[in-house]
Order: sequence, then structure tokens, then C-alpha cells
Amino acid sequence: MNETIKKVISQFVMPQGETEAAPYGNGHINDTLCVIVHTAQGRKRYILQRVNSYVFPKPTNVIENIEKVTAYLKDIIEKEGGNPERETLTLVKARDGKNYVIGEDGELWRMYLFVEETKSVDLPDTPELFALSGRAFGKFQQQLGGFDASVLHETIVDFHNTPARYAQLEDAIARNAAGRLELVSEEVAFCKKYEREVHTLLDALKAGEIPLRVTHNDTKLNNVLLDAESGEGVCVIDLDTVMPGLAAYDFGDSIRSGANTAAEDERDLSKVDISLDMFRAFAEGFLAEAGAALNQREKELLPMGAKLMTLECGMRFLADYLNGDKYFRIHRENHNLDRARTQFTLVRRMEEKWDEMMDIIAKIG
Ligand code: ADP
Ligand code: GN1
Ligand code: MG
Repeated sequence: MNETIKKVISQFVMPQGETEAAPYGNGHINDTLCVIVHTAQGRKRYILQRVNSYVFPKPTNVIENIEKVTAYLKDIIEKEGGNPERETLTLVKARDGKNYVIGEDGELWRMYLFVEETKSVDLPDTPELFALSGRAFGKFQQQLGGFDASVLHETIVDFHNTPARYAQLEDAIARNAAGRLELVSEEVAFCKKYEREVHTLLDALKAGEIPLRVTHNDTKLNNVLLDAESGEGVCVIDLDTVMPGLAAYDFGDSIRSGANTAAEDERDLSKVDISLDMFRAFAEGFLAEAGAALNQREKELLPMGAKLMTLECGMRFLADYLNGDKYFRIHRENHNLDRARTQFTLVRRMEEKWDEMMDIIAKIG
């Protein structure tokens, strides 16, 4: 363990004992470590994260949001007879009373209780499992239905503003900072076809057809912890982007990540497709929990959420590739380009199955 990490850990209120720490999980943004303390009573695990200050320029705002959202959720969970230390995240206090530590590296570090006996998966094995994650994200949205959005900081400005994401891609194309533009002419041409369509969801919001809600905004399947045995959704995690948003964002990003028949970074694009069984299963789970609160137009726009979240994510990966891989953590050369290509392929496959996707939502009602 390096000295910075050792010193950071020593500033949190934790039990005494031999301590080890190792990189953990598959997140693309923060540096995540699993910390194990060997106490006289046995092993206790924690999640230690260095919040990415390139992505979150004001990391203390992220902590403030998480303090408020988790306090609100813990209250609801307690009233429902649940376990507030298992069903939402718990920040561990630092010795100075704050919910974070500024390390010697000048970066913000936070510690969470480890939610034990759970798993986090990148792709679902079965529609049943994906339906359970749909329930968990739907319930999360429903639980936050009464939360006052005005107390939240916008931790990333225009996070799911798809037209703004389109403009950021145009900017990356114009700057060509990493000199990679000539390698991506096909991908750029693909995105240009969507210049108008990227406005669809925000136009519906502006027209008053759909409401702004408090949403999670990063509902990738590995951002919900599922019970290790039953697969039931236990705890929605990665709360860094909980902000005002649209129901279609949360529905859409889950479909993007979990109804793809291939991995997000699959290089063999013939493997990429939208699984309608997975789509249906997630929609049933999500709507069983959140559906009663949604208006008819919000429901009709759920497939559009899936398509635009996939396109938007592809545009973000492509822009980051052009910018020189500054935002998403990469593990190999061209990783962001590979990720962008899977997203664009998935958009094409969704368009081929569009009527079926619409029909599935209409039938659930
Ligand atoms: P990132 O923003 O980089 O995606 P996350 O907060 O999603 O970071 O954490 C990365 C991974 O670490 C998660 O996908 C999950 O597998 C694991 N993880 C995060 N928090 C916890 C926790 N409290 N208990 C158990 N596992 C966790
Ligand atoms: C990031 O943080 P993580 O790995 O759960 C990203 C999402 C993208 C996703 C693509 C704060 O999610 O918006 O959809 O990668 N999170 C942030 O895999 O930008
Ligand atoms: Mg994550």
C-alpha cells in the first residue's frame, strides 16, 4: 500500500487492526479500492474511493449531494423496516467529523461501508436478474419522488443534455487534440445524422409533456448491488450524478448497458445486438416500481431514452478518444473508440427493432 493511501485510511474512523487495500471493481471514473481491516472480531471491509477531480471539478459538492440523498433514503428505508446500512450507501466519517479526507495528493477521498453478500455484474446472465435490477432502479426513482431537487448541486453540468453532448463532440472534432480525427470519419458521419434527433427528450421537457424528476443518471448495471444468492436488488450505488433528470435517462442507460448482447467494449461488432427479452424484463421490473408515477408520454419515450442514452454514451466515448482519453479510464489502446463503436452499433440494432421495443412498452402499459 502506498504512503498516500495509508495516511488517508488512518484519517477515517475505523477499527484497529492490520489493514490491506487493493484496487476493486470495474468503474470507469473513480479510483476504487477495497480496504480490509483484520480485527479481533474478524474481517471488516470498506470501499475507499479517490473522487475523479477531472470529471467532478467540485468534489465536495458530490459529497454534499450524497450526504443529503443517503440521509433521505435511510429515513425511508428505516420506516419501511429495512436495513439502512445495506440498502443505501453509508459514508464513513473522518476523524475531523467530515465525510471525506483530502489526501497528500490534494484529491478528495471517501470511504463507504462495504455492502456484503452482494454482487455487481456487467452483463446480466438471465432476464430474471435484469428484471430485478429494473425493480431496484425503479424503486430508487420512486423513493426519491418526494426529494427536493433544489438542494442538489449539478455535479456535472449538462450531464445528460444530449444536444450539449453533440456540441462537445463537434468541439472535439474541431480541435482534434490527439490527431486521431482521420481514423474516425465513419463514426463522425454516423453521429452527424442525429443532429436533430438528439433534441427529442429535451423538446418534450420544454413542451411540458414530461416532468423533471430526481434521477440517478448513471444506471449502468454494475451500479446496483444484487443479493449474491437471490439476485434481488439490494443497494443502488454510484450516487455521484444524482441530479434532476428524466425517467427516460435512467431507463435508457440501464438498457444501454444490460440489454446489449455483448460487452460495452466488444471488438467483434457482429456480437452486438439489443436483446428484446432483456429489454422486456427490465421494462417490466422498472415499471412495476416506478410506472405508477410516470405519465403516458414518459412511458412512450422510454425506448427513445434507450436509444439516446446509447448514442450519447457513444458520442462521449468518441469525443474522449479525440481528446486523448482524458475522461474515461482506459485499459488498452483505442479502448474508447472500441466502446464508441459498440454504442453506435447498438443504436443501429435498436432502430431495426424499434417497433418491437415500442410495442413491448405499450403492452406493459
Ligand atoms: P465509478 O464511479 O468509478 O463507477 P463506483 O462507485 O461505481 O465507481 O464503484 C466501482 C465499483 O465498486 C462498483 O461497480 C461496485 O462493484 C463496487 N462498489 C462500490 N461501492 C461499493 C460498496 N459500498 N460495497 C460493495 N461494492 C461497492
Ligand atoms: C461511467 O462511473 P461509471 O463507470 O459507473 C460514466 C457514465 C457512462 C459509463 C459508461 C460520471 O459510469 O456516464 O455511461 O461510464 N459516469 C460518469 O460505461 O461519467
Ligand atoms: Mg460505477
